[in-house]
Amino acid sequence: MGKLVVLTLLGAGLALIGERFVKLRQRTNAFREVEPVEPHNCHLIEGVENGSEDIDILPSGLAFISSGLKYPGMPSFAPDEPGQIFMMDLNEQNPRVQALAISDGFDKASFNPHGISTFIDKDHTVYLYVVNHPHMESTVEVFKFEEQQRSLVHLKTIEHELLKSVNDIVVLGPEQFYATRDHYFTNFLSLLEVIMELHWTYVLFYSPSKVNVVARGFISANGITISPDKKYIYVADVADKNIHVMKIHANWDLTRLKVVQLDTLVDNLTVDPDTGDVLAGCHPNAMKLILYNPEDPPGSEVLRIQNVLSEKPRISTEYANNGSVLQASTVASVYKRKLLIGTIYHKALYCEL
Ligand SMILES: *[C@@H]1O[C@H](CO)[C@@H](O)[C@H](O)[C@H]1NC(C)=O
Ligand SMILES: *[C@@H]1O[C@H](CO)[C@@H](O)[C@H](O)[C@H]1NC(C)=O
Ligand SMILES: *[C@@H]1O[C@H](CO)[C@@H](O)[C@H](O)[C@H]1NC(C)=O
Ligand SMILES: [Ca+2]
Ligand SMILES: [Ca+2]
Repeated sequence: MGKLVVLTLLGAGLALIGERFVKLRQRTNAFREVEPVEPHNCHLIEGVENGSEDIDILPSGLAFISSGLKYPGMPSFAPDEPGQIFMMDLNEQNPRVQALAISDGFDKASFNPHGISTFIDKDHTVYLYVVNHPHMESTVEVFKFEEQQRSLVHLKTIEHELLKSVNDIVVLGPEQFYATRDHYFTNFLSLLEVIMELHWTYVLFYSPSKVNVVARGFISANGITISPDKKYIYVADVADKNIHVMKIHANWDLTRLKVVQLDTLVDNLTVDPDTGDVLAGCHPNAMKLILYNPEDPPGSEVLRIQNVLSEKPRISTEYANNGSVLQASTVASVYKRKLLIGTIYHKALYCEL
């Protein structure tokens, strides 16, 4: 009798593992191949080779690019080099990148930049907020941008017990931001969250006087951005392959209005300032992303979502590549029909639309 129970439990256990494994293959789009879509005028950006995880463009056309992310479970082509912030002026005929100098007094050796967000104060000062993972911790670094010197002056490091496993932020005001947490566990158990589809990650509101969770129920909350009218927040759940549209209340709480389901793993989100369309940097096949094989590399995909607030948002493919040109896209940002596409650990692409 005892043996029968053990065998039954073993069988049930194996069935569960098998079911979870099949689910994980589906969830990561392990079988998906990419059909190429490319605007006419695209070229790789010289000088960006080791990632361009996040991109934020100022209304003036100056683009900030976060580069050199080292992230648990992801390959890095430059594991021993600190991360950098690049700048590109999209008003130039042939824009080139330039690494921004960072002021002394900041630990540049452990700089590991992830999501970024810019904020322009009433006096026109530009601040760059950077999610940083020094020694795999999570902090938010506040820099002042000096346009003449092309440099970043470090002002402050923000840390908080709820600011763990931070992926991206969107700045709302001086020292006020929403941040996404992409994992609940900070150790090997984080793999379990995706396998078991635990919806345990969240969006956090941070201000010096108040810090609280404003939205829950994501398997892995990733990119976050705000609508041009500042009324809505868009949050990408990379593991659930969807985008959550949320309304912002006066007290900064969020209410979920809708979820736009996609067949790709959405990483970062930006908004086209001219149209209000949401641009999503996506991973078509996450298995290839994690089990990196240079012979069969992960591809890239950028989706444009028009009328995201309407009943039937229109979804089109702005760019898609099987990895022969661009691998592991995370973000796409547009300025006056110029498109920049960033990646976790690979290059960056510039296109004219
Ligand atoms: C990328 O990383 C490699 C290896 O560390 C390094 O040799 C190269 O200079 C880096 N390239 C850039 C553009 O940072
Ligand atoms: C883009 O996605 C990557 C990978 O998850 C993340 O590290 C980065 O912060 C994201 N960038 C933006 C612009 O949200
Ligand atoms: C990717 O596409 C290119 C051209 O479309 C093709 O030559 C190449 O074999 C493809 N690579 C893979 C890994 O499928
Ligand atoms: Ca961002
Ligand atoms: Ca992200």
